[in-house]
Amino acid sequence: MSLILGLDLSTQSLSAVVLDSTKGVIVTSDSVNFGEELPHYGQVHGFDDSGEGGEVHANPLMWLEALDLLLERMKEGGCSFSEISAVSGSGQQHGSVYLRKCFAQQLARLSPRHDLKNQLASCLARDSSPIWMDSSTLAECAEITEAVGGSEQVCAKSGSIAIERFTGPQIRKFAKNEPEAYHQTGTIHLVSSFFASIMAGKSLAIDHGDAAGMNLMNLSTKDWDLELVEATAEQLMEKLPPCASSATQSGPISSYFVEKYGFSPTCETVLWSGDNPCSLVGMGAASPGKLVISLGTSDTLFAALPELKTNPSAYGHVFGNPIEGYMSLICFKNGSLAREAVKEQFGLSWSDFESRALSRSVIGNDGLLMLPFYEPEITPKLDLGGALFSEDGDHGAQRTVRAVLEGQFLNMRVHSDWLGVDLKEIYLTGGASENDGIAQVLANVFGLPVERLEVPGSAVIGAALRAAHALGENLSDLEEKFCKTKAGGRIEPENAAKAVYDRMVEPFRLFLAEQ
Ligand code: XUL
Repeated sequence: MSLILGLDLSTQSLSAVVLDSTKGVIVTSDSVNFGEELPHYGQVHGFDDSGEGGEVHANPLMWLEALDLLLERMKEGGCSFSEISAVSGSGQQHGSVYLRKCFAQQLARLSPRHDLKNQLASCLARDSSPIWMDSSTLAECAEITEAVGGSEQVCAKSGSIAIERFTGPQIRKFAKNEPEAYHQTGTIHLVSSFFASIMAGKSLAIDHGDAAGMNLMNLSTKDWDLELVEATAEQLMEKLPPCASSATQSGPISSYFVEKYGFSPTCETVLWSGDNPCSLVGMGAASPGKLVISLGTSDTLFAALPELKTNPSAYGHVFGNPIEGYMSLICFKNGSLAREAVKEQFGLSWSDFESRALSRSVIGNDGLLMLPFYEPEITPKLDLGGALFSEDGDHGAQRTVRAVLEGQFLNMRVHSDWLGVDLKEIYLTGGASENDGIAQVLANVFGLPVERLEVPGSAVIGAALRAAHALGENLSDLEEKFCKTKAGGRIEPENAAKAVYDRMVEPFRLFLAEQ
């Protein structure tokens, strides 16, 4: 097999990676940062959050300009696009692009003498795209929920209760507020399916992984749910592309890329998926048994599910696993935010956080519990106006550092037990994952070994691995080559500590329930 291209359109940048799947090496990678390299859009972090009521939109023309810029730069840098045999991608989830009826026609006749942005601008029925950070659709979520008969129904069908950032509620808001523009919309694409369509030169399907983040797809049938679609907006069915398996080969790459950048006309395109489904693959966790925990601004937890299972409480989502079956995703808003608040409170460096505070405290903190919700939390939905301890008083740096970590990981444990997955190990990623002390607390709370991975950018690598897999390469071989665990990075759980945390789970659950 020759080279594989993976792309990732995320919130702040568009990244590319070229893999040699036979040799197991990353040949090249590059990235365009929207704020820094395309400042004329005025979207410093890749979005505009100046809208009212929690509206957060991005400019789809900025994304298109980034694609031309990235490929042009890689071509100038000597990238052998002609040797690439397959391409797929990953997109920030939930974001939507509204296209006029001319979209497919225009894609089919793209000229390499002009850029994507100028040729596709006239196809936009809405000049901005609501993205995953948008929380402006509370009313629409309530309307959809009522029409379908309650949150439990919405969740049982779509894998999540109606969620503000999900595409269905966003579509409803657009149809209500801008009916004229909605009627001029021929097709509504997700970020992922929009870009997949551009690569293939034709309007494509939405893959099962990302379609599950819309509150529109029925997880059991893996097709649009008539009731949800009707509850969302009039004439929506005719504007939705079909749903399809994430591994669908979608034909040779558009002649635009062949003529402009030197891709081979036989380079095969594969449907794109959402960034979290792609990360699941990029972390080597597409088969059940591994729990991926990413410690970032927000913490996220995801895992392949052996069978379809939904959770009607107000947290947790089920998406399609792009390899097979389903995956869960749970977001915890207070991630680094909370860890940093404690670090700042006591004026600690990250190394002090571990060596002078964490390692000098007692496992289980003598029963002291903390609900580490410095910001309003989404899992569970709680706004406590700050962190809350189970005992009054000043707890000092050592106990507070331990309390924030134990509180975060106990909270993850009690909110992920519904997954019902027989877990063998945790794959830890994100900024704080390098810290051995933090990893040890996590291993002990879950009673599972923790591994750290060498994968730089699991979404973009996952996109490339998906393309190789869709073309027939063996997934285990690909994981062995590209999802290597760090040598010496494994942390084993300590039995005595695990027993302490097993005893703390119920008091923690109770403390939460009292709020
Ligand atoms: C998941 C979500 C985010 C975005 C980030 O539901 O909203 O993780 O996918 O790109």
